[in-house]
Amino acid sequence: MGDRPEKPTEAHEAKLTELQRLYATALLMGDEIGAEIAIRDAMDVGASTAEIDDAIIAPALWLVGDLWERGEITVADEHLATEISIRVLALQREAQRVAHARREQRIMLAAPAGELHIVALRMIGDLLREAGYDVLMLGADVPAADLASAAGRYEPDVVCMTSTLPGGMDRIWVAIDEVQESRPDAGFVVGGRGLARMRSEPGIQVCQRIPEVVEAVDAMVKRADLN
Ligand code: B12
Repeated sequence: MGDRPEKPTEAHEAKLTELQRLYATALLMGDEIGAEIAIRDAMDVGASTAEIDDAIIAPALWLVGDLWERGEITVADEHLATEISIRVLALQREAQRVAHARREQRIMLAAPAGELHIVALRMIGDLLREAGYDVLMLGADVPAADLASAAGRYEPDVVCMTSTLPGGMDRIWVAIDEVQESRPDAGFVVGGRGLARMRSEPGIQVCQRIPEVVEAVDAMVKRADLN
């Protein structure tokens, strides 16, 4: 959110105009979900809060005001549109609060010694970065001692690892043990076909699929906050 290049491109402006139309239509139909979707789409294309407020929500409410003045919609329609916009504003602020909170958390990503399969790890890195986390990607084949020393130096809140090869579980355990020495507070989120027999336990979450990662890291960070 809000991390776009300085100058908005024509495509970005066109997208905002389209979303403004969708948002206004949703307001006039009393469609809160449709309004929320338009705003989420705007966040997804990197629109800043100011752009969403100024280029989407405000013009839609001006249109509602004009239609009401011309007697084309009722006072109730106008009130409903305003209420929906107020709820959407709250949603927008909450999404930003979560993204800001995540920016404070550092997530370190690595594959253990001998492991070269890192496409999933890259995908995970992208998802976490997109969610707002501060991501530190160490990549493939990181010896446990080096991972532990990086964890001591960069102080990640969570370490994410992937393991594909058979025997991967042992290498992941060695890495976890070493990191725990240098960074006892770190949580772990791990996945990959090499970990089929590994089970989650407090502080260590085993995942099956990439889309699980943001939720797993969120939960790990929350757990650390509670300790
Ligand atoms: C690309 C590839 C390579 C590339 C990797 C390049 C790179 N930069 O990553 C290279 C050429 C290096 C390679 C090498 C080898 N490979 Co290879 N490789 C593959 C291949 C074709 C694709 C892997 C991939 O990227 N998949 C896509 C990603 C997105 O999916 P994924 O890794 O399966 O992860 C999914 C889940 O496990 C989960 N996930 C994984 N990690 C994590 C972590 C977290 C935190 C979370 C939330 C989720 C998660 O998310 C994904 C799905 O949502 C697979 C084929 C296959 N069926 O997977 C073989 C495969 C994995 N390779 C295999 C083998 C045998 C090897 C070699 C031993 C071959 C050789 N004799 O040299 C070497 C070993 C290298 C090493 N030391 O690691 C076998 C492994 C079989 C096994 N279990 O024993 C496979 C399955 C091929 C096969 N059918 O035989 N390989």
